[in-house]
Amino acid sequence: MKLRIVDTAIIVTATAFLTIGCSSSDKSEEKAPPPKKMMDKSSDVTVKVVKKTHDTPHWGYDGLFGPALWGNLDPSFSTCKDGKSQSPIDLVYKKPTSTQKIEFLYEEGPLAIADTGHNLLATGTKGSLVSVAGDTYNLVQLHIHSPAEHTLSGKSFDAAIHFLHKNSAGQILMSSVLINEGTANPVFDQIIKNVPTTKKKVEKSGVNFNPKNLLPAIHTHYDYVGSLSHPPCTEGVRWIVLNTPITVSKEQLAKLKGYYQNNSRPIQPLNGRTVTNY
Ligand code: B30
Ligand code: ZN
Repeated sequence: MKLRIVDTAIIVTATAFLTIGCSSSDKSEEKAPPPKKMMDKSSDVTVKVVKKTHDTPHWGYDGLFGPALWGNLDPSFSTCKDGKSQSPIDLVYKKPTSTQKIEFLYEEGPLAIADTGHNLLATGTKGSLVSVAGDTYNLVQLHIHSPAEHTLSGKSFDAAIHFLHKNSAGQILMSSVLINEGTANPVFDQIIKNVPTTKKKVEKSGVNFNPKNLLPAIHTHYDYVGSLSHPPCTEGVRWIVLNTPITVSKEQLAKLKGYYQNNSRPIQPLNGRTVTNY
């Protein structure tokens, strides 16, 4: 009995004598679909193949793995090309005709950071929430893109912070704070100075921070329904983009770009969606 497992994303457990020839360079066998469960009666061998949960398909921001091709990289990414309400979009200002109360109730807490492989991410501090017109969402994480993804009437910004919130029903509210070059931001410094060297692992930095200090003073905003701005590009995400940018220094921006030169998805079609200014 001969068995060769070639996909490095597969965990194999064997309950009997079995030689596993594991060769990731053996491309000739990579096209064969991995067996789910296989019983070989003659040698009484059970092979259980489990896909590692963290092994999402490879994607990036340029070339063959870039935004234009995300939808073709994996069936689970199909919304990236077939979706009709994708993010980011260009936001065109219209004078507000009504107001919407938005309150960021962010708390100070331990700063835990990861370099996810496509952005720098800090976990939400305990008890932090946003309340929009009476609906409450918990802060889950925040991460940084450069350049910013949303544009304002065609104008792009140096970077943006995305704050991911979820309510008790699991609905996502993303808020975005645009960043311009200018005066340094101390909290931004805490983040970029504490990025762990191990990729993909959230690590405690030993310092406390308050995400509140990454918000502008004025909370007028755009409100529309879009998507996650990278694979799997899931739709039904409520986006609140604050009109007022914050600033970070030239040096801080350079440090950020040292990690990610460009992790920004291009503008997506509006497809008749309504964007409301508040
Ligand atoms: S964004 O704010 O629209 N840029 C995800 C979260 C926020 C955005 C995009 C995607 C997301 O949850 N993606 C899937 C899970 N991710 C973890 C993550 O937080 O960022 C795992 C991954 O890709 O492999 Cu990215
Ligand atoms: Zn984002």
